[in-house]
Amino acid sequence: MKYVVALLSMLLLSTALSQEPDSIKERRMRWFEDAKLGIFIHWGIYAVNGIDESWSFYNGYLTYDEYMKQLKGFTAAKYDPTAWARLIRESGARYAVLTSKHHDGVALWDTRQNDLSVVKKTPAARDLVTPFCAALRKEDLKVGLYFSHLDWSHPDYPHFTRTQKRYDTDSVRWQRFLTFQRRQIEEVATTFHPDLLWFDGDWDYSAEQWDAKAMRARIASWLPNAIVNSRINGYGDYATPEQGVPIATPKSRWWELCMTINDSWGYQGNDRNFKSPNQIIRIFVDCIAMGGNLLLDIGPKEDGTIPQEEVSVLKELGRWTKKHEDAVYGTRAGIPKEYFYGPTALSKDRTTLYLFVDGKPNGPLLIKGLKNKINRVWVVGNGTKLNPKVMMKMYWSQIPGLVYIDLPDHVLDPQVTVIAVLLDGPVDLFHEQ
Ligand code: H79
Repeated sequence: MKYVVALLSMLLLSTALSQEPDSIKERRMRWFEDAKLGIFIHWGIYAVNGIDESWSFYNGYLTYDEYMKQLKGFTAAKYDPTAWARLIRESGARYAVLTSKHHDGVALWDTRQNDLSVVKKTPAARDLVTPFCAALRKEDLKVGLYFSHLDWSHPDYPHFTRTQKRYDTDSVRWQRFLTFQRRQIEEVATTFHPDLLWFDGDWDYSAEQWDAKAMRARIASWLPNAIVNSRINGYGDYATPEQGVPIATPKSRWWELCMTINDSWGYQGNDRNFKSPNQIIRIFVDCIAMGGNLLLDIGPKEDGTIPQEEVSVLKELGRWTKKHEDAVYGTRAGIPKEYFYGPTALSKDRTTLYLFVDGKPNGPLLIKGLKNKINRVWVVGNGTKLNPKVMMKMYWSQIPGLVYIDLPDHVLDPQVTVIAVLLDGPVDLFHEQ
């Protein structure tokens, strides 16, 4: 009887979600769309040797046993989630996502489904996720948890390394793995109540094999307002381009670029290839201008400290986001490049156009094809008013004039300067017939 009820409610729920009206999803996605910046945190035993998270044994750089020896060195001795949360807040991010379990199968919380956790197998010997969630919430940040569907440590997961497979498709073993995976996701969802579930590692099997639709329905029943990223075989809420900055505005209504701060997701002391604050801010601006989010990744050391280079990047990012908050949070994608040769954004009501200016222009800014009247122009976070000049507006032509805006040197931001253009109504662009 219990099972029949469970089955029926599952059916109802799955229909409920697939029939979720657009307006309800809009509301569910609102904080995410307004947030623009998140911090991704890859923290796990791979920080001990400073090697690729999980992939290092999968790809055969070391054996599984050598990889697992890192368990002995993972201390979390200086883990200070309050300091993490403050730094994340300071960076201007509005949410953060922590790896609750990566492909290596090592859980950062006290999972009841097996013994492979930092609680039972490492000197850290405690649940690291609970204090993380609490610290984020105290800073009014949304809580995201990463979870890998696949688990290269579980004896019932068919793949073990790139070259080794445990079994083909033994349905009993696979079902056993699915039960394990379902229970772990249930633990994560019902213990921590994340605002965002960030899945990964769905690629080996199809939606049917993973039973992804039912899983999505279960998540909706545990956490009706939670957002789920794309990596659940097509049942997610938003797209997740990884590392590649989109060239053109993605088709997906909601999306988030996840990107490393150097070339590694986790801590790798040998990786000195840090992106500069300027590079990161310009990529961030690109995401804003295309209506998406940036999820910028950091990799804490095994003791829980965040490398100094990453701290400085987050602080400079924070200086910039704080100064320019009006042009960041709650904005929407800007106007096409034909009208302004650079990234732009619009306020939610579409009456303020934000122009992002890289470096030092050696002439006035130019906007073409703007039919609105301009009420006011100023430098965001600086306050200096600027005087736009309209030229070449012919009384006999429908084509709006050219808007020139001179930008004095002393108002320039060391990274990206932002100009607000207040229009007489929602932006109205000229289109040739
Ligand atoms: O957690 C970080 C990475 O460890 C994980 N996602 C980020 C957030 C990740 N790294 N690489 N991938 C995911 C890429 C997966 C690559 C794949 Fe393939 C290419 C999956 C399917 C095609 C390689 C080839 C692995 C399986 C087949």
